[in-house]
Amino acid sequence: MSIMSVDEAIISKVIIEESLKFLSEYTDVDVIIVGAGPSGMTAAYYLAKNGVKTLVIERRLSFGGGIGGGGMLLPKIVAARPSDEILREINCSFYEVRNGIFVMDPAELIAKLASASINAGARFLLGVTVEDVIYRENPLRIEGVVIQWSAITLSGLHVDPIALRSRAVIDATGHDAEVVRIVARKIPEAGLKEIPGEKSMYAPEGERFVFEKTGKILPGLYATGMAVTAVFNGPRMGPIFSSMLLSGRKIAEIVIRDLH
Ligand code: 48F
Repeated sequence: MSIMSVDEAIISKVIIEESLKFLSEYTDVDVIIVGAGPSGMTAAYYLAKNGVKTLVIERRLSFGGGIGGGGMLLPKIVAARPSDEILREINCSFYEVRNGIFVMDPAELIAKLASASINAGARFLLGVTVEDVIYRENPLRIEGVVIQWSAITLSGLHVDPIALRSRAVIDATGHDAEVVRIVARKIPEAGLKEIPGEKSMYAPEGERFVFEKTGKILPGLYATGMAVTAVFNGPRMGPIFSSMLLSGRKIAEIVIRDLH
C-alpha cells in the first residue's frame, strides 16, 4: 500500500478554505450551546433531531465535560430512572444494578452523546471559549455569544474576538455557570443578582432541583445541567448523571417551543 503524498501547503490551504466556509455558515444559527458536557450534548441531540440549527462551543479540545471524571475517576458511572429513556435513544449500553439504578461506561456515554448529536445534525467548535454575549435593549435580549480561541484566552494576549448570532443561547457550562455569570456581571439591566453557586451535597434533592429549575433565564438565554444549580443555589448531587441528561432534554423542549 502506498499512501498518497499531499503537499504541506495544500493541507493548510484545504483546512483554511473549508474552516472559513464552515465558520461563515455558522455565524448565524438557531441555538448556541456553551459546553459539551452531558447536559449540553443531550440538548444538542434533541435540538438537532428536531431540525434546529445547533452549534456547540466547547473550551476544551474534547467532549464530555465531567463525564470522564464521573466518580473519582473510576471507570463506571451511575444514572437512574427515567434517564434510561435517553440512554436507549442514543444507543448507549447500560445495565441495571438495583431497581431503577443503571451503570454505564463513561467513555461510551461521551462517545454516544457526541455521535448521536453529530448524526442528528449538531456541529461542534472545540478549543473555543465563550467570553461574552451579544445583547440588545428595549426589550433586553441575549442574541448570541462572543468567542475566542481557548489558546488565546490561556495566553493572556489581547486579541479581538469573533461574534456569533443565535436565537437562543444555552448555558451548559457546568458548576461555574459562566455565561449567566457574565450576563449578571456585565448587563446590570438584566437584573440578575450575583450568581450564588451550589450548596453542599444532597443528591436526591439536587437531582430534583436541577430538573425543575431548568429553563429560561432571560429572553434568549437558557440554562441546563449544573449551571442551573449554580444560578439558583441548589444542592450538588455528585457523580450521578440522571438529571444532567433529563435537564438537557428538557431545555431542548423549552427552546424548541420558544423558537416556534
Ligand atoms: O461540567 P460539565 O460536565 O457540565 P454539565 O453538563 O454536567 C455536570 C456533570 O458533568 C458533573 C456533575 C453532575 O453529575 O456534577 O460535573 O452541567 O460540562 C461543562 C462543559 O462546559 C465547558 C467545559 O469545558 C465543560 O466541558 N465550558 C465551561 N465554560 C466554558 C465552556 C466557556 N466559557 N466556553 C466554552 N466552554
